[in-house]
Amino acid sequence: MEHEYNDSDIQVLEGLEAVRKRPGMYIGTTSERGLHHLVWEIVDNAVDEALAGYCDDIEVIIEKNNVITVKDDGRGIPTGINEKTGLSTVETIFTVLHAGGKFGNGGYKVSGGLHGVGASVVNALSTWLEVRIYKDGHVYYQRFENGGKSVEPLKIIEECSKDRTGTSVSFKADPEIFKETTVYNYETLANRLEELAFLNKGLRIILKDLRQDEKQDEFVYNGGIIEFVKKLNKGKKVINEDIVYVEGKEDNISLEVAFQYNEDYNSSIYSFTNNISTYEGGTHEDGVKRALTRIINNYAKNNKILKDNDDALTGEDVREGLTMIISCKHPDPQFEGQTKTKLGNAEVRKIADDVFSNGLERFLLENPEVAKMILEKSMTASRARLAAKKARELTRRKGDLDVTNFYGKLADCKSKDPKECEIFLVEGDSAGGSAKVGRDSIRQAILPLRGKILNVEKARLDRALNNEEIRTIITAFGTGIGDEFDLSKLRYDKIIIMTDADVDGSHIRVLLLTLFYRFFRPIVEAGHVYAAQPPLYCIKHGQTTKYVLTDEEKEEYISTLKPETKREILRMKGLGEMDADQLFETTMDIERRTLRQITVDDARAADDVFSKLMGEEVEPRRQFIEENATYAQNIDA
Ligand code: 28F
Repeated sequence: MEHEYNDSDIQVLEGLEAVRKRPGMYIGTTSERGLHHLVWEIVDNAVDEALAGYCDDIEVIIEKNNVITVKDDGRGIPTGINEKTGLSTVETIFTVLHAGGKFGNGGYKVSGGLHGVGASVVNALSTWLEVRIYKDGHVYYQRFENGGKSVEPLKIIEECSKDRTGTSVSFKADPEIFKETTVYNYETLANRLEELAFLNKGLRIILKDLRQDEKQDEFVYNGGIIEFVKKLNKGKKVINEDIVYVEGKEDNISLEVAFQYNEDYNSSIYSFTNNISTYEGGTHEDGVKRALTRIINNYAKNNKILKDNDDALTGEDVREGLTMIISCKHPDPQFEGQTKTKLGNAEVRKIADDVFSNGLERFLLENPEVAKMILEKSMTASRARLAAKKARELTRRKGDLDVTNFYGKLADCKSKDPKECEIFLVEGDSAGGSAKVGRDSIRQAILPLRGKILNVEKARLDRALNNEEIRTIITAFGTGIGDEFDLSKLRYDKIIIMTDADVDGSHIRVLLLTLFYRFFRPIVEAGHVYAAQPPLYCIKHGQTTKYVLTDEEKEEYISTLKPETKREILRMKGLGEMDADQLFETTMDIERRTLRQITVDDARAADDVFSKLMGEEVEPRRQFIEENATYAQNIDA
């Protein structure tokens, strides 16, 4: 019998239709990132149940053909009828936009996710979704299809043990919406689920992959963010053995901070609000940073470490080597910024300052020997910063001396319009020479890099500035560096790393990414950094020469050739073996080349690789090499 639609049905269908028409408005993009947001939306509902104190275990399963199942052992979604919509609460939560505990019924929930757009968005963007609720010895079940249409109302399908409670949701992302991919990335899920376990101490989260080789991880951290800091500092030499933990609550706003200093020069501060990563920072981070600078300076003065006429320590000085996690739980967070990942609530700044400064003051008084080491590190950082100021002069374009030696290296482009210019950082003089000859000299600048640049993972700015290659790069970019950095002065729209696909090439690329991550992060964040993709194979048949980038492309292309045509397949060994024209047409020509845009995650991963490889402890290095050594052997095959 045809289902007659009443007005709430119409409203429901219009709501879900709106999501399918403009999914980007609800989940950001329909790329791989958006696909994974579907999981976060459902997982966050389960985490909300844990935050409310009713759920201890969450299980996430990647089933065959990339169906996702999320299970929790919470109370189970209420199975009654929602008086407003006349539908079951379950159907309301999964078919009415912004339904569910996050926006309704008074008592606030600190809930994370994509700002709680709700499970209904997941339903709208799935070919099917099933929900099971375990309660009162019954298993309640409802299935939705084709973007969230209910197949039939919620009903009991079987019995379960009396004391079992919880909610289970399974869904299949709609390939009509997620055209790029509907394949989940295990690492992406594991990293975020581990982060959620760190942020919700004691919550156990299991991830299972049933697709090909069975794989699973279990994350539970009774030490919460203390264990998060411990993991971030794994393999690094630390200054204070014990991780400092501070927590406090004011007006329903809670703040937790955990930190530890290591011997590095960069700082790793990650802040969260209601489990959402506030990547752009915000008032919680500002308050804590402000307190840290003030308290360290007070301590330095009171203990005569800073003389009266000494410059005060800057925020940068006191944060050198700092690994810190800040987690704020707020009933009504206001997210701002480019990607809505900056906490805007003004009242939090003072609360964060109060809570953290009390905790830090107490810690310094109770641990004078650690306080002394932290202060010494800040003082050294301050001296290096002042030295860097002087060294930085060298990167400014003035005086003809460094201009000639500078130009000896950089073959600049004729155009001066940053929007159309690009600079290739090329490995080796021979490839550099070919690039200079083959390039489009109006818009393409070439900077050949002799061998390896300095590894800045273990270097402060002053030491990085002593390296000529790095100074040349800084001058070429035009942005300045450190606290003088100005992105608007960047002289190129694209910075293209062009290295061989071999171990040396990868090493140089990782060194450059570490440099960019450490000292030019805004350039990476703005998406200006790319990696050129030189061809892996040259396939000659008849009069045709085809270059391909990957083994898959090679197989694909060969399968299109007539079997009788004679063919020659060359494994390209590196940039240096191509002449100027080949290099240009395969790797540089804007019409024919392929570039891979570098994201901050790529750069952070490079930085992380270095801290493992260059770190003090053997364990992380051994583990990393073991995991990656096969790669190195293969590519020379
Ligand atoms: C696998 C995903 O979605 N778990 C959820 C609950 C529990 C309650 C709830 C959810 C109350 C009226 C809005 C139960 N008993 N896991 C999940 N567990 N939603 S979602 O309530 C929904 C709100 O409508 C719940 C008492 N209070 C709340």
